[in-house]
Amino acid sequence: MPATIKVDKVQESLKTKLFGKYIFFSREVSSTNDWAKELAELGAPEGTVAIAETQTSGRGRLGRRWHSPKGGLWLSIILKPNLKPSETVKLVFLASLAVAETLRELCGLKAETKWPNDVLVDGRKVCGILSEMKTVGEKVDYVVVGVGVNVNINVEKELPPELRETATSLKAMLGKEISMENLFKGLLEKMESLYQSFLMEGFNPILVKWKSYASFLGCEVEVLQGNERLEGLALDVDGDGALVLKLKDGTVRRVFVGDLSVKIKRI
Ligand code: BT5
Repeated sequence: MPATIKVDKVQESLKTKLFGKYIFFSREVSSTNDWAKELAELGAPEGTVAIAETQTSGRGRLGRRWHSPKGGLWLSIILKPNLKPSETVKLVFLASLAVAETLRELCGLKAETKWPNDVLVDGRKVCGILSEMKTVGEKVDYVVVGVGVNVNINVEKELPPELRETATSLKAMLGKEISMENLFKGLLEKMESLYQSFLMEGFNPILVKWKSYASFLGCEVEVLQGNERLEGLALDVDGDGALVLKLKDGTVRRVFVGDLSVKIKRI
């Protein structure tokens, strides 16, 4: 059976200096994040990518399951930025911005960013990001940024019933399959260029662009944080990646983790 992602083809045409210089491909792994961590422990350099056709234990945040059938882009990239552990959240914004821009430029889709780690098309999740890191003392040793994009996936047949209302794929949105190689290449190039800009100019330009694709800002939203439920107006996302919420009683709260859903769209 031919592999669904022709990595050689991508590497030949890739216009990056660092990202994807080393690409490890497998038909099936437990999780590309775990694989990338193993590679990082073995000394793999910054920009090394682990990519798989399917994941048997794809993970979301808080140990949640990430469904990873064949036809998706499931990859993780090793980064070694000079950041404090609390700042690595910025790489999640960088990665979701890279996905949103790639989908806009390559597929012509109105992809949107959603706090804290999603990319949506037509209000449904097409991509999730999972960043994990290893620290040594107060310093970041490496960060693994995992990106999952539902590409050529039949949502009805290949994702579980409970996700049919909330998830989508590029194939479902475009009505046709798209080249995994083009998407993989486009995404690595976009991620590298945003990463370079992040290292040189800081987080603000990334955040400004990310916010320009975030349609939940200015909406009434609900944020679930474990057992706590917060409702309010999504005012902003600040330079620390925190969601700034104006609660019903008028107080303003910065929220660092949670799951956001939009209750009332702005008019
Ligand atoms: C995420 O977590 O969205 C992070 C997903 C990261 C996946 C990538 S794939 C490559 C790398 N290797 C890994 O093992 N992971 C990364 P979170 O925000 O916690 O969302 C998880 C929730 O999304 C689940 O509880 C489901 O409700 C939903 N979900 C699961 N699979 C999905 C899919 N394929 N498409 C859309 N939604 C999905």
